[in-house]
Amino acid sequence: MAAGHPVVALESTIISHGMPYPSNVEMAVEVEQLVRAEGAVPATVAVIEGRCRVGLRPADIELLATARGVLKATTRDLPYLMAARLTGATTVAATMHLAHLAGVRIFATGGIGGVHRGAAHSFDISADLTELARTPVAVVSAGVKSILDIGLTLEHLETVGVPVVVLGSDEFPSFYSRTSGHPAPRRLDDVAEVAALLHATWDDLGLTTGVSIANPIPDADELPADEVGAVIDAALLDADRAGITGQAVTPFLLAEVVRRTGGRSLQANLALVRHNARTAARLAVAFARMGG
Ligand code: PSU
Ligand code: MN
Repeated sequence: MAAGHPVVALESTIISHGMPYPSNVEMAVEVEQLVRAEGAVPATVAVIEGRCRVGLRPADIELLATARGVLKATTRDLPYLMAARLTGATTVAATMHLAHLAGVRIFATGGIGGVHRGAAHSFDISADLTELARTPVAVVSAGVKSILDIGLTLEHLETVGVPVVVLGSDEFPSFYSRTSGHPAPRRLDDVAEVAALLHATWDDLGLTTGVSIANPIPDADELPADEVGAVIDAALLDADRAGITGQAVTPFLLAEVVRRTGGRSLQANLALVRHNARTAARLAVAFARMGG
């Protein structure tokens, strides 16, 4: 940061609660290398024994990937982890908050949280959306999985004033698939344009929100939307029957989708995370070139 190098933040709940071992640790290490290869510096974020870290050592990543008792931490959990000196993996929300404290503006992940299906009754709306509304960090994701209500998630982001752009597509992507049935709120075609949008958002207009950049999964890695849809419907029924609620919902559904696709969803997940890391690194370089 001091030398003016472009930095890309990476989250850690995807390591501890988003993917099975050993794919999780391989992914975390590879993604850092991909960011470096594009000329940026990776900073994976977590809380290690009560200390907030923006940038981890390999041993920390291994710990998050293997240890039992690593807590899934959203922003409101950070004070507890610090006070009790515990180790926690940060969600998109908590990663945004810590990245911002360290001055990092660009962040890559797989998928962001959102408004859950049935939220009218459950009130289950991810704190990722709250953080996007108040923290000026750009989040590169592959959109949101259809374990969520994609339409309501986009409505919510509009209400709280978060710019949403899709890179190179007229449709908002649904994580495993380039399509979702929902049009892109806005479309831009390259990272230089996105960097210009970030400068306009924060420097010219003084907005204090995050920015959601949806980067559709590459064609070759996409899973058929109808097949994924059936798997997700079955996983949602299982979650309901098992009485899963709160922070456990998203990790439960992610694991069920991997199990029910025989691991094919994991391959797609790995491919889109790599793609997002490369794109975020190029964006960080373009953003720094425009005066950071
Ligand atoms: N969606 C995914 N993969 C993930 C997550 C979401 O496709 O790993 C993780 C991210 O860390 C995200 C969190 O911030 O789940 C959201 O959890 P919740 O729905 O409890 O807010
Ligand atoms: Mn939730």
